[in-house]
Amino acid sequence: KTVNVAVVGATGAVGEMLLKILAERQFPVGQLHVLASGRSAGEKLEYGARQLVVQDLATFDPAGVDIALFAAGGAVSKEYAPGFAAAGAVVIDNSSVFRGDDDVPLVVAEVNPEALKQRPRGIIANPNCSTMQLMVALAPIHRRATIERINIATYQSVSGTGRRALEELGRQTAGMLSFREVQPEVYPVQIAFNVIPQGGDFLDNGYTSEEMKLVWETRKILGDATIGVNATVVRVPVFYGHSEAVHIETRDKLGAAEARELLQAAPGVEVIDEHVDGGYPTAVTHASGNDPVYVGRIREDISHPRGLSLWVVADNIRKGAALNAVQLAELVVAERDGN
Ligand code: A2P
Ligand code: 11C
Repeated sequence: KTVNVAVVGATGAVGEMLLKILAERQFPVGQLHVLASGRSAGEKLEYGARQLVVQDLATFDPAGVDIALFAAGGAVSKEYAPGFAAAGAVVIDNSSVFRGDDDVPLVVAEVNPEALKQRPRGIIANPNCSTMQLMVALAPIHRRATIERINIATYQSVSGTGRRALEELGRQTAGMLSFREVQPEVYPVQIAFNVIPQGGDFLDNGYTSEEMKLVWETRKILGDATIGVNATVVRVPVFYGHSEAVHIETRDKLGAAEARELLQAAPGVEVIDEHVDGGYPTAVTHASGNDPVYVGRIREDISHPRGLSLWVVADNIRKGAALNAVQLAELVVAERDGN
């Protein structure tokens, strides 16, 4: 049995990857609607051998859509996702607008797949990319040793901001190499050859919205409101792949060797942890274009008796967004088919 799918924001960085991953994983796609704003209506997109014409979301009738994958930003999800759900579609939403709602499950396929069965509004939220990879790596450790506190600094690539940011990094890099003045447009300051300690917008407590997503989403996904999370989100001039320096404190002592073994057996994780030059994963050499969450630099924290440090890298557009969304769609289909 096939599934009628709508991809909302199909011309964007995540939307394009959604189409690629649906095809790669041979999702049982029946009808496939690719939707975006009126600006790109009429454009053509490829899906395997099919040629698809982008339709304007504003005038699209969602009747008959089984699964709607939303990747067009929060404002679009807020306005249109409830209408798709009311028309009978299961909405899998990439934006942050529904993630905090008690009646919307927030699901990482490898971590809390059972949560998506309870979706009274017909909406399932896909976590933020930096939380996503963190959860795949930390959930097995939390189950074994109970994480009490997480200290994290992220090194997030520009693709997380979307297509315009990818273009900005390219343009500024070319400009700098030709000794031209560059103007920031998408980011508040120059991103090429720089590191920016801001992701999202500033909040009253001095943290940014991207940092607080790591706090709230971690607690909801792990089902533990007591976990302390202290995050610094940093944007780096990398095109694809988010990296994270993660420091955790556990209630029960967990040694580095035991953590390594645990992670080697964890779904969705690949451990690369050799104590030699280059014996660790990076965004460019490992994560970009690949599915796993890569973990390396696993070591006991010399400043804390129950502390562990690790380095976590993943493709933010694949596992951090599109891949997890398609995995959730697969779970919805398995549920429908009684598997
Ligand atoms: P469009 O190409 O028509 O602007 P990214 O995150 O890479 O910037 O992509 C954002 C995606 O969301 C694009 O596909 C974009 O379509 C889509 N989008 C933005 N605003 C709207 C809107 N008002 N209605 C439908 N799609 C939208
Ligand atoms: C980034 N994580 O890298 C963001 C992008 O809440 O889904 C995705 C924002 C979100 O900037």
